[in-house]
Amino acid sequence: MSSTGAKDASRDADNDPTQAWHKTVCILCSANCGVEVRLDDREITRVRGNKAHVASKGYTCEKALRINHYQNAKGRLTSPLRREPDGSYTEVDWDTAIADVVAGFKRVGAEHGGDAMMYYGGGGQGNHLCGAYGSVSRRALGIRYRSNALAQEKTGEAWVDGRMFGTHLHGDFHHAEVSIFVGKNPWHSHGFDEARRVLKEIKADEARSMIVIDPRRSETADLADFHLQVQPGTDAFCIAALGGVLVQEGLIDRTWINENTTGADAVLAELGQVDIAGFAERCGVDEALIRPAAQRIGRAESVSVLEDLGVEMAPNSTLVSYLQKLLWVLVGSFAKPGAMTTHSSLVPLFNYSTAGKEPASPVTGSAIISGMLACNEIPEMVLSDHPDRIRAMFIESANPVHSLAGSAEWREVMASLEFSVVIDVALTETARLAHYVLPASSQYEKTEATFFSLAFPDNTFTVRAPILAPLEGTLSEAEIHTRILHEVGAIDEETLAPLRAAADQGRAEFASALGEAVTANPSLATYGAVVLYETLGPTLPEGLAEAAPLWFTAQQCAMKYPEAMAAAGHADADALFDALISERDGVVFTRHDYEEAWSMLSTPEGTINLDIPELVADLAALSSAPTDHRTDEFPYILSAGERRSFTANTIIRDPAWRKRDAEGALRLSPADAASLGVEAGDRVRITTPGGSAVAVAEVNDTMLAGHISLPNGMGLDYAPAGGDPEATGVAPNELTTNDWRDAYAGTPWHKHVPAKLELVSA
Ligand SMILES: Nc1nc2c(c(=O)[nH]1)N[C@H]1C(S)=C(S)[C@@H](COP(=O)(O)OP(=O)(O)OC[C@H]3O[C@@H](n4cnc5c(=O)[nH]c(N)nc54)[C@H](O)[C@@H]3O)O[C@H]1N2
Ligand SMILES: Nc1nc2c(c(=O)[nH]1)N[C@H]1C(S)=C(S)[C@@H](COP(=O)(O)OP(=O)(O)OC[C@H]3O[C@@H](n4cnc5c(=O)[nH]c(N)nc54)[C@H](O)[C@@H]3O)O[C@H]1N2
Ligand code: SF4
Ligand SMILES: [Mo]
Repeated sequence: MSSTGAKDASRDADNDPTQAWHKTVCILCSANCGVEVRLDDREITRVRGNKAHVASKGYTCEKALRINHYQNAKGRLTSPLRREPDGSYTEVDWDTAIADVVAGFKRVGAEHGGDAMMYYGGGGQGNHLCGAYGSVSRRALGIRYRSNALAQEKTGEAWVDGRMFGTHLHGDFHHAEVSIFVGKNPWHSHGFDEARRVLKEIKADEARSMIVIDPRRSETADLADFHLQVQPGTDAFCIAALGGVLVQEGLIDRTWINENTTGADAVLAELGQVDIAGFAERCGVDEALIRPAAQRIGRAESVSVLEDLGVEMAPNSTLVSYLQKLLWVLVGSFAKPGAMTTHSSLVPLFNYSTAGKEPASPVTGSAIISGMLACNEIPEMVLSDHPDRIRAMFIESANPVHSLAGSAEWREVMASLEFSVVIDVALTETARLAHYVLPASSQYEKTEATFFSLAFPDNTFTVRAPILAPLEGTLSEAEIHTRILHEVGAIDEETLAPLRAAADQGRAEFASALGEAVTANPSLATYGAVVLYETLGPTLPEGLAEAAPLWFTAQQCAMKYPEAMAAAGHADADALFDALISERDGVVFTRHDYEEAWSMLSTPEGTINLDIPELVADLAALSSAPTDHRTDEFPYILSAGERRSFTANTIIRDPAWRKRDAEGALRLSPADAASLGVEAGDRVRITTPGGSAVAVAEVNDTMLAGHISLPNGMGLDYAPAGGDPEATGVAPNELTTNDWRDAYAGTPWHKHVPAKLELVSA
């Protein structure tokens, strides 16, 4: 059949009314676009954008079409596994596994206390309900510490947001007159709805502009009006220069600043002294480009900024978060269309009221932000000989051996733990080193949702129902944590039975019975997700019991945003909950007006606070700070873990899902290729202070000389049909180390790893 014939045939199949389309979402990035899929038995055979979805409106990128590689990967776990002393695994039944897991944590807890145990993970790009259930086991087992991937990317920004706004803010790139992307490539990584469509729209509209700060001429930079092509790791200089121009050329909105902010004086004085020409030179961007870019910001009605890993995982990351926020604050771009706004949250990703004020870790002495240990500190917390070191770890929906800095050190961590369990769908690099592995049903086999809801004025949330029955032998996290709670003995039938009976009578009866039960026994609230799953869950439509904790979420939403919830058309919390669990196209849960963005600021003064003395001091010290971390031994800067067309963290393990760049090439500039004698397709050895690996080279003119990059999510073990597991491409964290990190948040400098490059074979 010709290719046109194949396309026509598939279009006919799409229109075949006898075949059903099932609504769900793509789980490969935080955009979670709504999709419709066709099934052939357990295979996802067709995927298309769901035009009725409230947020994505039919939009998808090329990756959504490949979700079957996640759902039907070879080697899905189908039985709990116990590791034997010789390292082999034995399949055990669920009752044995749950009993052993509880006994394992109880043993460590009894001997060393809850301080010796931590929980890591609790969600990925498409699943956060597992985190709600996971917190129940964490509490029931007395596990004191926790962390997840946010503490290796977003904690520095959260620390700054806590100080400046007391909450999270997001931009309105659909309408901003000026959109600024700092170390962020939305073309590939998204981060807001319909990213590519929006980027193309900005490009086509002469009245709107885009500023991209990135050492690489990324796909996004290619569409920008101003590409500030900084030298890697020098963003603080570039953004301070932009802020300096705003202040020194009188482009700031002084009236707005006086009315709406506190503590501006110190930072304005500092920006007033920035040596623009000097800083331009230090970041490698022409002053003649920095000035007009700043002027463009200065005359815009609305400015929205999005930072991401290019700066969050590079030198001065927390300072950069502060400086980029100053850019839009200084021109008063807040709480109007196209501007930055606060937003509602069903479940906030961070606790901004405590961020930066929590007691430090007793083992390493470093910051805990929003309750999370800095990921780069975890190995030290385990491998230290401190009496309070961590000795047991509960890991869920995360693969830290592969995804956190220093894979070799992480293997040591796993080997030295007295007890560990991993809940996953696959025998990951982390799972294969754990004492116990528990197989989860996939994200298409249970009810799931994510809390990446950041939109304003309309904020949306999508609950998805299972489109497939659980793979035999697997359980949803709701069920796993429920069984753990029962095994611990923290809850009993006597407590649950009256709640079940009340739930059968109706929501009002349930609400009052639950209120009474919690008053009588406050620990019930601690186990809220499981209590709801076990009592309200059975009354919900088939397959949706796992959504029960959202009933409580809806109650909180009604308390926090009564007017915005009503404006979105929900009469009360129960109506919102019913909409959430029944609406497959997603739900607008709050509809705000712009005035309300002000009331969601949560600083002590109720205004925007510009005074962060530590960071103002860092700004003052910038002129004597280093701009270049390269050495004679390591003359390149490696960005370890770039988002590309076919990367999706470590969610898809089957390398066959990639249509291009099968091995994940090392990108280098034509100038570097020439000086090393490297041509496209050659093998090159990359050596860093953390390790060494061989990759295939791609000579790429988007790269700056001296800057090289490797893709994220490569080097995952995968066993094609029964064979031995093999890794394709370079696992980026074989090359990274835990000590290379930010001073405030401990976040890794993965985009800025000093490296050496050699031609291995032409
Ligand atoms: N396709 C795809 N999309 C994803 C993911 C995925 O794995 N694949 N993962 C999701 C997740 S978890 C996240 S957190 C986001 C991350 O999304 P992004 O942060 O956008 O992704 P990266 O490609 O890691 O980094 C973005 C840019 O930073 C640039 N960069 C490198 N060094 C520097 C520097 O020193 N300064 C500046 N200014 N820029 C620099 C790189 O050239 C790159 O273009 O993506 C999400 N979306
Ligand atoms: N060097 C370098 N390292 C990086 C990055 C980088 O840019 N460079 N990026 C970092 C970033 S921003 C992030 S967010 C992290 C992400 O890294 P992780 O937090 O480890 O998350 P994922 O890679 O998304 O892996 C999720 C795990 O969940 C499993 N899983 C999938 N579905 C389910 C399910 O339904 N239930 C359960 N229990 N498990 C499931 C998958 O098999 C996988 O093992 O990686 C980080 N690592
Ligand atoms: S990977 Fe693409 S289709 Fe999937 S959620 Fe992200 S943007 Fe949407
Ligand atoms: Mo991430």
